[in-house]
Amino acid sequence: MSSTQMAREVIARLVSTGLRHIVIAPGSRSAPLAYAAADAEAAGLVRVHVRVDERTAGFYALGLLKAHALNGEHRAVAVVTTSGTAVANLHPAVLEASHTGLPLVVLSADRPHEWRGTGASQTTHQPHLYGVATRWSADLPARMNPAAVQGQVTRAVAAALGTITRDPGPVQLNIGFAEPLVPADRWEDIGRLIPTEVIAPEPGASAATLPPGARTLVIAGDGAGGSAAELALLAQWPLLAEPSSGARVEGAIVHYQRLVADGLADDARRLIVFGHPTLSRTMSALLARGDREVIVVSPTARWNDVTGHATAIVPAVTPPPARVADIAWLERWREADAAVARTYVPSPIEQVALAVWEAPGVLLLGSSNTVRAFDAVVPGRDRGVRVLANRGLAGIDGLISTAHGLAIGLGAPVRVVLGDLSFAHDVGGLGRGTLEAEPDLDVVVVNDHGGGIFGGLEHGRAPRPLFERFFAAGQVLDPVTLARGFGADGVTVEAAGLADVLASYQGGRRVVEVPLPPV
Ligand SMILES: Cc1ncc(C[n+]2csc(CCOP(=O)(O)OP(=O)(O)O)c2C)c(N)n1
Ligand SMILES: [Mg+2]
Repeated sequence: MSSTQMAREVIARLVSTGLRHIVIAPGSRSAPLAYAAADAEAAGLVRVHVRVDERTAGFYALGLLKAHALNGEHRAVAVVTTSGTAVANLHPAVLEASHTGLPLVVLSADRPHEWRGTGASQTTHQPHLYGVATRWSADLPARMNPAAVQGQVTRAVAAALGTITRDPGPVQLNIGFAEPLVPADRWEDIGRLIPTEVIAPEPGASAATLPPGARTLVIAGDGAGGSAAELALLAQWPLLAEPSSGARVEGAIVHYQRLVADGLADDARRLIVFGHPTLSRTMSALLARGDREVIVVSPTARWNDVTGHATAIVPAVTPPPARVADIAWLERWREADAAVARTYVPSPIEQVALAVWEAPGVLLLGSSNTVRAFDAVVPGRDRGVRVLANRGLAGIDGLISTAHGLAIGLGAPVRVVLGDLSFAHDVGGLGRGTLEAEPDLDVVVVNDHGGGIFGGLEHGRAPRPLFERFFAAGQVLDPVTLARGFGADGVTVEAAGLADVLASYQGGRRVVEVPLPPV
């Protein structure tokens, strides 16, 4: 996207959050913001103030913020600087805003990031310049796409206002601008300001009530919790729930990924997202389309909206009255799901997932293909206990240790299911000090001799020797012997016999290796 478009997206989104004043200190790198602000002022949307000295501009903006506060207006004020020492000149005002809790939005224009450290003129390291004085800061590279820019501005203003955190203060949006810095045209569609609402959670305040709207999908990512399922079941909307969402309950659509890939979600008018969905490119693509209402439910200030297409961020939702339910929409999904199920043949790793899912107890799902196998096949079922995963960053590290700590913390048995490389990564997690408590830790290792997931990605098409060495990276590894070395039990079983082995678990540490066809 051009610098002109980027600047227009920034100004448009600022205006849509209720911002009414922009203070500008003149400069060339910041020119795209100045031109866009001038057009917005000409359209009567904001008032622009020009101050030559950035230090003065910062305090001038503080004055405007104090005026807002006196008028009872909950609005941010933006201050624009060019690159270089100009940004540092705002520091005193940023510190003052930080200690008085005023929502000052610093828009620091920057040179394209690739110029940093090269000796390029007026180019330094601007991001996070104000250190702990800002409540939030982001570094936007030149040529970002519009929705992503909008998403970042929404976060900036929400953080500045303390909408969710209740901790208002200054924020910094550092924005790279590449040439040309002058617009080729006037900003004609300036009225096209798509508002993103950010609703703060008030103690005891009611959740956002959804306007009735047919054809809604409830998407529950990792950690979504029971409220996602509650909403979907009450409102009778299809529930697309990842296995570690806490919402993969009876009534959930099992083969949702396949159905979305087949286009069944094309008719959806509204998506309601809970938790942190990360498992499939299909769902990411659906959320990235930006052609329908997307409501993100998040009780914290770190909401998940990768592409910036969210139309509202709310702390909670209450379902519309049952009489507006669109049963036909739900039926369409249920029937399509049942039709897939009738002919579906689970792969070996999916057979493992089904056997484990049926066994009772707390479950920790490994990263990579393991969690995806569960997602693809396990039926909605109220397990009565948590199904967890480390989906924050989806690492293959530390999974046995996480399960070990979980088992000790809960004082209850925990089963962890993970791939062979993940097992090798954290095999030390099986260890126990001689004076430490013995955990009830059952470790199921899906052994396909390497990183199976890479075979299904574009790397699967790399020349075979290259793929095997750099991606599959199969190990010389005997999980059962390793288990015994740590004083744990160890057993190898084919997928078909797994259910019996799981049922025979007696407690303590155990490793169950399930050999699968090699990657
Ligand atoms: C700490 C960490 N290192 C590297 C990766 C990249 N990575 C993702 S999946 C994977 C392979 C995992 O292999 P395995 O545990 O056998 O699971 P499989 O893919 O066979 O299901 C790797 C190396 C990661 N996610 N986390
Ligand atoms: Mg593997």
